[in-house]
Amino acid sequence: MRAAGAFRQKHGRAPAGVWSAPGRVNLIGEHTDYNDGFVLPFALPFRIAVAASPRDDGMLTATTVGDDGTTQHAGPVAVADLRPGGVTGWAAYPCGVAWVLRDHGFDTGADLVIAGDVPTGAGLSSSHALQCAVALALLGLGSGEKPPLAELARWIQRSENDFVGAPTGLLDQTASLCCVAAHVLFVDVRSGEQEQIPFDAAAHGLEVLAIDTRVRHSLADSAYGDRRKGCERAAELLGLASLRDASEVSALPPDLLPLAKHVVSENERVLKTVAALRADAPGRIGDLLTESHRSLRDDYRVSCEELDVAVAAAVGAGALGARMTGGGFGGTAIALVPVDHAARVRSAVLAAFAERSFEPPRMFPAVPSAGAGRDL
Ligand code: GAF
Repeated sequence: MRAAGAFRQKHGRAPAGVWSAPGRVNLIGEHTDYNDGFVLPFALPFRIAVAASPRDDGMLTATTVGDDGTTQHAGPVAVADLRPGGVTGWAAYPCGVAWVLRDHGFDTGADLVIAGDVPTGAGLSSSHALQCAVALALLGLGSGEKPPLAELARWIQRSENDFVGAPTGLLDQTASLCCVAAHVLFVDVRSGEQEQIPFDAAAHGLEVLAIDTRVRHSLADSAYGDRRKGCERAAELLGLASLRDASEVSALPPDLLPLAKHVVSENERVLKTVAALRADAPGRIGDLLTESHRSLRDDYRVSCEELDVAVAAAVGAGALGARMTGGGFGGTAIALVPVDHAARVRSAVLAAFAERSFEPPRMFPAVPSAGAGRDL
């Protein structure tokens, strides 16, 4: 309860409540969300917690506590005055959530203290965990009927797109809010339909090993937005609402063709993965993961050397399959590893990084964990 302790220290009283939300990995279905396609994430045991109390003057303050105990403070700022572009840096994330909630009639001034253990910039959705925890805190402090979680995910997406200025899709907010422990969450982004699919790798002698390359990325960088614009242009040229509806894409110009190829093939891979998991056969998804990585590397071009090295080393040492997860350009890879080979896979990845003088990666088993909620 680091957030609650830090709140007491900062404000001299206990918080009214503590809410938290997890980071995620996406098992498969990358760069498909903003193409109206399919995704298959699960929540991580790492969480961002927000200790909060309401204020009656309509002002918002936010304090973040870093791993080393150092704090950064923002506000007080009047919730009524929040405007896109008016707040920059990390404070744009909590303020953007207050802004979007205000638009939906939840006009809560509050003191927020934020602490957590989701690694930042690792492609594990730390910023979305923060936004989701802040949203639940502000809704929890206020009165009025709360939106369903899937709807709340759309509101948070709007705050990120319009207030923070990062053109992201719906994957991460949905994962953080809607995932449940021991399951992967299959989402059809277009229809909004969700299915919780049991995923117990350990029962099959497997683990999902996460490999954080420590190469940091930002979703506000132009490369992510460029891919998104490319997909929209490709759909437009094909006369479709989105690439979700595409099948025959060969008429596209050479710069757009590989993007569309990735999206079409990735959606197919998600459906095949879902079929294997519904049949309780996670051991069958290895090749799909590795094909996904190849497609992201060669067609979508969002990988980087460290991710490619992690994937190749893991597969070379006995992983059934491996791929980058999240937006790419750095961040984390996942590998589906027989538990008996886990030590060998870890050593092989470490050795491959050392050989190239890359910073040693951080590795941990990714276990499907609980979604966002109230802790206190
Ligand atoms: C990032 C984005 F935030 C998601 O919306 C999604 O597009 C993902 O990259 C790629 O699948 O995490």
